[in-house]
Amino acid sequence: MANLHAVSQRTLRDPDPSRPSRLERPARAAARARHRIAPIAIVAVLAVALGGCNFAWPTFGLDHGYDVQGQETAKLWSGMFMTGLFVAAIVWGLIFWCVLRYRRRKGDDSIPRQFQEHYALEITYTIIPLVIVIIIFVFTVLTENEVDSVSHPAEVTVNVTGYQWGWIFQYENAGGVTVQTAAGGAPHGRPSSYDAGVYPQLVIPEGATTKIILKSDDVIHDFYVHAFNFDRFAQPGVTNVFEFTPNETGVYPAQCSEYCGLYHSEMLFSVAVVTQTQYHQWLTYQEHHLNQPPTHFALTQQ
Ligand SMILES: [Cu+2]
Repeated sequence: MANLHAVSQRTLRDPDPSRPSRLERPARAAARARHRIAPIAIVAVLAVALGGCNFAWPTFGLDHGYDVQGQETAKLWSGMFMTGLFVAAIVWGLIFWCVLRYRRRKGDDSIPRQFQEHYALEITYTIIPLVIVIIIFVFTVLTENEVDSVSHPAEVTVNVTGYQWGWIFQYENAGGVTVQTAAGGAPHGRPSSYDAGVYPQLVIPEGATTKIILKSDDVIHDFYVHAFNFDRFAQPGVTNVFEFTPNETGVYPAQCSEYCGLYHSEMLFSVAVVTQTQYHQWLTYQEHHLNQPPTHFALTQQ
């Protein structure tokens, strides 16, 4: 300690005339830091831009959602991700600023000023995260209520049953229209693709609410539609009810996303969101051709 003190005293008493004064040093250091930070910032911006990020509506890996409920989920995810990035930018910024600004300089072995117990600072960095968590919690509850709400008037109701290893979509008040995984069970050994003849397709109208009443015949399955940012368990002894209000036409791949046995990977299906006219035409056709394989719409999303 005595040695360090001596060095510190010497540094103060005998300044080297060739070195910048203590007053000049911070300004020079800041200028050097600016020169270093500029290329890093350019690389970061280019990485995001060339990475294909959607600046208009960044969803950070999630689908933007093809139904009202899925879009609410995407908004929540996006908001939380951006909040995380904002906090990370402040934390990383402060870390790098401290590392650069207060790094040990050549020939300067003095001990920096030491601080302890800054109450105002401690209260600030306790309250700010608390406020952020409360805001995220409120938005999560609001979004969850919206996504789980089954109070909209449902134009279409489909009873969905998951079983080892397939799906049955039975349309209510539709003259017995039922779409299901091809007879003979899972297409063992066949290539896994959304083959129209094998995997069932849930056809629902755009701009209308479809209510799904989900059950399982045996073990736990999971009804997952990536395009809707939504999944829900098909659980034995439990009936799960939820709704989709799609607002964009398209045919989207979907699957069971809970490992449920040997041929779980064959529990594929697709969701076709079609116009109201197409939907009614499709339903009428199915009603009159109950014994024929249902007509399929080709996938528009892989
Ligand atoms: Cu499964």
